[in-house]
Amino acid sequence: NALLKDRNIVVMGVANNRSIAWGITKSLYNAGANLIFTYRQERSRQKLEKMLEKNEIEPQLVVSCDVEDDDSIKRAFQEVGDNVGTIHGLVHSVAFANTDELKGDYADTSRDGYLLAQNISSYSLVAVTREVRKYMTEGGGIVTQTYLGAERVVPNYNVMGVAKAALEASVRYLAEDVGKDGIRVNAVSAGPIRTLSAKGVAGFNEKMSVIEEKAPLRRQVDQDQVGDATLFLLSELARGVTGEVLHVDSGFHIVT
Ligand code: 0WD
Repeated sequence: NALLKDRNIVVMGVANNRSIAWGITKSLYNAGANLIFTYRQERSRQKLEKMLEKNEIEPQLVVSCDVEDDDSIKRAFQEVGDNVGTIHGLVHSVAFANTDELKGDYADTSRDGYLLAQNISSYSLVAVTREVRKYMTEGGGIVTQTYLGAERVVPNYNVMGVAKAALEASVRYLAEDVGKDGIRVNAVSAGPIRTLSAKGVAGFNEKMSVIEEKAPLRRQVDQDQVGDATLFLLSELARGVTGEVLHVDSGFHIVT
């Protein structure tokens, strides 16, 4: 398929080859996109560059961006804009919370921990949208990654569930803001996938096995499935879709 041929798409959040953003990268690349990557840690950049080489993916650009820092975001998108001109899409696949707050009682969440999770996992989409829209002069799509813990109480997900709830509400408000410029904003709500971040959530293995037992499709979700759903949302096939949360969870969210 060539659904994203000649489209310049920014991918944020590849940490290693298990990252959801890496599954997304493969889907977008196979659809003909020109890919730009942002990374936070130097270690992630090195891994990313090795992975790209191994998979014979030629990136358009790789830039540093720490979403905790407005100046870093501004600089990153300015650099992208200067290099590629128009941006047609953005993938936001970034989240963080202290692991000691991803277990036990939600009521024990510290003020700092609460604000940190909101800052990196939710506000970052607002800040990034503000910067990237300046370069999305031909319209396009923005897709973020969320989880069922935003809608329901999922044991141990705690402060991150509340951050994801804010993220999903942000998707709707942002969709309204940028809709007049032909930009769509959507989220993919993936089932549990074993990644670096997932390791931080207590009882994660159990969450994965429940999908195999109870979800309508009775099988795990993987990065490639999320990648293809994200591709759909970024492509013209989804031109009538905005402000939406698309579940890629083997249907788990519809059962009790
Ligand atoms: O089961 C799962 N794994 C699910 C994950 C189910 C449903 C949703 N998600 C979401 C996560 O909440 C997150 O939003 O998908 C997104 C990606 O998560 P992932 O692929 O599970 O996580 P991981 O591979 O650990 O990547 C997270 C990345 C970080 O890697 P490095 O090592 O470079 O920090 O989040 C990014 C970063 O790339 N990140 C940041 N990026 C910029 N600035 C920051 C930051 N301050 N903090 C974290």
